[in-house]
Amino acid sequence: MLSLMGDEIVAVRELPVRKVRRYATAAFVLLALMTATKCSFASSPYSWATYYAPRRTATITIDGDLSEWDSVKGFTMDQEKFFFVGQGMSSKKWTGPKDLSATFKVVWDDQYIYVAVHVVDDKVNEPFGSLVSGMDTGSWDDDGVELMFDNDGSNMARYYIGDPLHHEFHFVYSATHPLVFDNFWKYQAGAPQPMFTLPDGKKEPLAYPDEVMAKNEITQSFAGPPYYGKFAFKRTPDGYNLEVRMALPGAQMKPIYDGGHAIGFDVAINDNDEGKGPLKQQLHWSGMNDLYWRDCKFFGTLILYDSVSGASTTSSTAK
Ligand SMILES: [Ca+2]
Ligand SMILES: [Ca+2]
Ligand SMILES: [Ca+2]
Repeated sequence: MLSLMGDEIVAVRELPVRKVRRYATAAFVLLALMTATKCSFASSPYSWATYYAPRRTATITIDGDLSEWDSVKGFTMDQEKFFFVGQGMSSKKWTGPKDLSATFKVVWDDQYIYVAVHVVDDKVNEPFGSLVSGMDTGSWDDDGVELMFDNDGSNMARYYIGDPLHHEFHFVYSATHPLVFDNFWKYQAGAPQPMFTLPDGKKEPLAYPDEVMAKNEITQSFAGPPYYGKFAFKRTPDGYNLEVRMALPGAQMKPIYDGGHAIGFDVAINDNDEGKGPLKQQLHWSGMNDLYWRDCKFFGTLILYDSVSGASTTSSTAK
């Protein structure tokens, strides 16, 4: 940045004073923008981990049929670089896009964020881990989709059960009784750092010290405050769809250029092909192979925008 400023100064030395001022102002604005970007956006260093969500132009019916999303540009994860590396997982067992890949899309209106995910998965299983009491297995072992939201773009770490602004949601696939979980950790002073034990006995951090895990299923309450949520899965010939609508308390549901702000956002796709045991593999959009389920700074970034042609649809009602 300093060299940029230096170059600007050298380059404008022979220019009239007015142009010098203009260059200096432009350089200052650029510097201010870069600084602001660093402070308020999530921290994935990967260029792909920013999604620009248009205001919706069609009525979205939450039924798992994604035909009304056809005109929305999706982001597809179908390469090795999207696989989470940790907890014994990587792309090592991956046999290709038919084994696991996914495309997600996001739109918004004044009330809600809407997310559509088409998951390609060759073996779609009913949940098992989510239904077991105890912490040895859970929704994190079942076929399904994780959605992370840092509603107010805080970049904060250590969010807990009951926090309406910062989230790790798990949407667990089932043909008959799909499930939703919302955040998995409670603060407990003095609790030892939770560790994940790998098959070879090695341990990896699972959370921070002073934290304990809990299964926080919210399938029934998801439709009520603060989310007013609705979700639906639909089995497809190559996998399944997930369609979700929910409110994001603390988020400005406005275009970025009109008082809006960056929202921390992440998507992970869980794949278990055995119907038992630990997860086989996981796609993870932001690419941050760290404690992304504990720390919003490891999320990607969601930017809301509105096209001029879409402005007339702002008052339409969500279904
Ligand atoms: Ca639909
Ligand atoms: Ca699979
Ligand atoms: Ca599977």
